[in-house]
Amino acid sequence: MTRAVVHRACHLCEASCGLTFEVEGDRIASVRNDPDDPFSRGFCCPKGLALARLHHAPDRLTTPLVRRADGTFAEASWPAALDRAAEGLAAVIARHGLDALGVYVGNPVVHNLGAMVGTEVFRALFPTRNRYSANSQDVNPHLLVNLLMFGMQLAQPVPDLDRTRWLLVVGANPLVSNGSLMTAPRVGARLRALRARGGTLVVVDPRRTETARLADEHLPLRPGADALLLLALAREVLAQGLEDRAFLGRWCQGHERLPALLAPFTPERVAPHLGLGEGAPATVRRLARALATTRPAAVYLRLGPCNTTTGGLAVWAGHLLNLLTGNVDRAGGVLFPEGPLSWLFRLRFARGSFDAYRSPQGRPELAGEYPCSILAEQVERGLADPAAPEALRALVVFAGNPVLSAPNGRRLARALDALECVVAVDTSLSATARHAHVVLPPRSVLHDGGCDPVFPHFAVEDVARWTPPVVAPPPGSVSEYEAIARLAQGVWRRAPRDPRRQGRLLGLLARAAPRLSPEALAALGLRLGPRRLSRARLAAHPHGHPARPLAEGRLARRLFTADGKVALAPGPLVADLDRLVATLAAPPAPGGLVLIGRRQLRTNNSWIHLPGPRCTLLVHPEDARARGLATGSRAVIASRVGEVQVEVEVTDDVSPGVVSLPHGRGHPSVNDLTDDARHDPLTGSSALNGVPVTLAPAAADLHPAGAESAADLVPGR
Ligand SMILES: Nc1nc2c(c(=O)[nH]1)N[C@H]1C(S)=C(S)[C@@H](COP(=O)(O)OP(=O)(O)OC[C@H]3O[C@@H](n4cnc5c(=O)[nH]c(N)nc54)[C@H](O)[C@@H]3O)O[C@H]1N2
Ligand SMILES: Nc1nc2c(c(=O)[nH]1)N[C@H]1C(S)=C(S)[C@@H](COP(=O)(O)OP(=O)(O)OC[C@H]3O[C@@H](n4cnc5c(=O)[nH]c(N)nc54)[C@H](O)[C@@H]3O)O[C@H]1N2
Ligand code: SF4
Ligand SMILES: [Mo]
Repeated sequence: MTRAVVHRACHLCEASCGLTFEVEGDRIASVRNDPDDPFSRGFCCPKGLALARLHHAPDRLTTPLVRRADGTFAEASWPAALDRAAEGLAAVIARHGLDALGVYVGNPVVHNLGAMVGTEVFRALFPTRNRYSANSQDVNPHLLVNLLMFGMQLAQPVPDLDRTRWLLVVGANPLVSNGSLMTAPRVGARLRALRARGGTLVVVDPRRTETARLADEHLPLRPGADALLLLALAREVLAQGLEDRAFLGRWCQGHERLPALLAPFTPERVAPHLGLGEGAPATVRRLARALATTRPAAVYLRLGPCNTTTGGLAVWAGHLLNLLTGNVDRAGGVLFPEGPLSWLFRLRFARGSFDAYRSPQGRPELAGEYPCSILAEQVERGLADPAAPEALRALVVFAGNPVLSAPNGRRLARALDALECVVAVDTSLSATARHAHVVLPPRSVLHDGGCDPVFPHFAVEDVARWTPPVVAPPPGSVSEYEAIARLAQGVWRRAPRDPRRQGRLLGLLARAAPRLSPEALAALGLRLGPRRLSRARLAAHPHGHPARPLAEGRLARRLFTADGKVALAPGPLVADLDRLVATLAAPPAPGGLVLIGRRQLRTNNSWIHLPGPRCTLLVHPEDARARGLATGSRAVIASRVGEVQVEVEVTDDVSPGVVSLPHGRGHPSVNDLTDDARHDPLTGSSALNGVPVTLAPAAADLHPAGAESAADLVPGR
């Protein structure tokens, strides 16, 4: 049989590496890296190379599942499953109102054009307040701080990796994650090149990560101390008179308030909280000076600090450092990518919202969503009180797995079982889909084409490409978009009207939805975009349109504040400072352990786990000795909300007092330990890092070293 060759970017993570697929009939025969991709230039990781295996994996669902009366699943036809799902959801809306319907949008949606358009249509048709997504475990601090400072939640400057001379990486491990809010395939090569041209890489991370090993300097910060460290750096830049006054005068507003606001964060006062030892004040002064006097320089913050109780303040401080030093919109500093759909940023709905309303717990919405840490409680409130306003009674989960990915997963799993209707749109019977009444498995994204609607807008070079389908869709299969649109239409037709979903336009959308084509919409979007790209022009570059360095001079186009200036001291951030200042009074008590997460190259979030390194709990030698633990011991790690058994790996890669457990599938879930009561009240972020835990040897007779624990053996976990 002849083999067809298709070039396409990998959709598994933000790096978007170019891959070459060889296809035989309806099978993907092989996947290779694509040396001709102008952006990734032949780089890819083991997950990309495993795409054929993942695509043909035996646990991929091909037929919808519907729960029987006895609790087991039965296979069903698409029309029957969609009817059952729509009836279940519409019945809940009829009985309890629109807000009883919950929607959760998971991470793969942003890597899948059809899912992206489909979930937007679904959310437009059903504007319930009970909207959730992976964002509250991920980007919430970035969304809020961009909105407050630039007037636009997606105005995200990315570090100009290839031209910077001094880079501070805070709480990110791009060597393993391959970058986030920084689409940068070959990130290892780019960081090595920075050092080779005489530049400096400084990494702030409680663990000596793969990225930290590459750095000139690694600061093993105490988990959660980022806001203190970064605000102290910003204060120091001002105290040493090193700010870029010309830049601040032209582009920023509120500069004069900063010295007073940052006054409490002197190097000496923050030092006892940083875990960086006696020399911490000198380190803060030295780093502030290096950052402000090396041109160009960039500060890059990612998931580590976002998943703490002060993620909003930390991200604010990161932006402040780039702005005060005049490194925003400067080559080698942080720059704004011109993604092919960035014209959409001008639309009001894309800009984002904050605190337009609050949840019954008093938590502000962000981008029209509530934080996941209240999801279980929203269900439990309804069980306790049949009339509880905004209680959640049905949930649709689009490509998400909150039972493994959100805090206190066991509580969430119990809550799902109490719901009147759960619909999971998922390609496998995940730990979350197992709790569904109906599971709708769309065909793989590799059967559909289009353009990447998200990640070119966060890329370290200006990139664009048109993606062809890799394999023809199997007969009778349903695309992601079609599955969501047909579900939305089914619910719309059955549910009673709500004042929030009456407009004629919405009625038209509901009628037309299943016939819309995400590909056609994307092609139109490209045409209207800043580069006026056509599908044909992009298709002429099957390896990807030639990439170009990001340009300066785009700040004005990313600013949507009323006065056209960057707000350096927005009200909600200033108000949140009091909470941080209060922590200065009491330095952390010695002893005790806190838990942080970890990503592994061969895993992807909760759903991909290629055979590879075991899931181990990293423990510092002092902490291990104090508890009689050694590498290979089994231990019980417990938090306020739960406990799991783990295998210990003793290493000084983590600081004393810090233990690290990977987040992922195929082993005990770290989110059975993360505490839904720990969050950033400002941004709604779950504080998945810095969780207080205890650690003790497991009862040896029950779990000899090296054996699988019961939790390891539950499939899909
Ligand atoms: N403790 C801890 N928790 C974390 C994190 C952490 O670092 N530590 N990281 C957080 C972050 S950054 C994120 S983004 C979240 C992710 O959390 P989620 O978005 O909730 O879930 P994922 O783990 O990405 O699981 C995605 C689900 O979608 C399914 N799926 C995969 N591809 C497709 C597709 O094309 N279509 C459909 N319909 N389904 C598909 C998979 O089978 C899987 O069940 O986890 C967060 N949770
Ligand atoms: N192989 C692989 N790649 C992935 C994923 C995956 O699951 N596997 N997931 C993808 C997703 S959805 C995302 S969002 C990105 C995330 O990509 P990154 O932002 O690079 O996230 P992590 O690799 O989790 O790195 C976060 C780092 O923060 C550190 N950390 C923990 N607590 C703190 C703290 O309080 N302060 C500081 N400063 N650091 C802290 C951790 O030790 C860790 O090294 O990765 C993406 N890429
Ligand atoms: S780094 Fe790996 S998973 Fe991420 S896009 Fe590249 S090949 Fe895919
Ligand atoms: Mo993420």
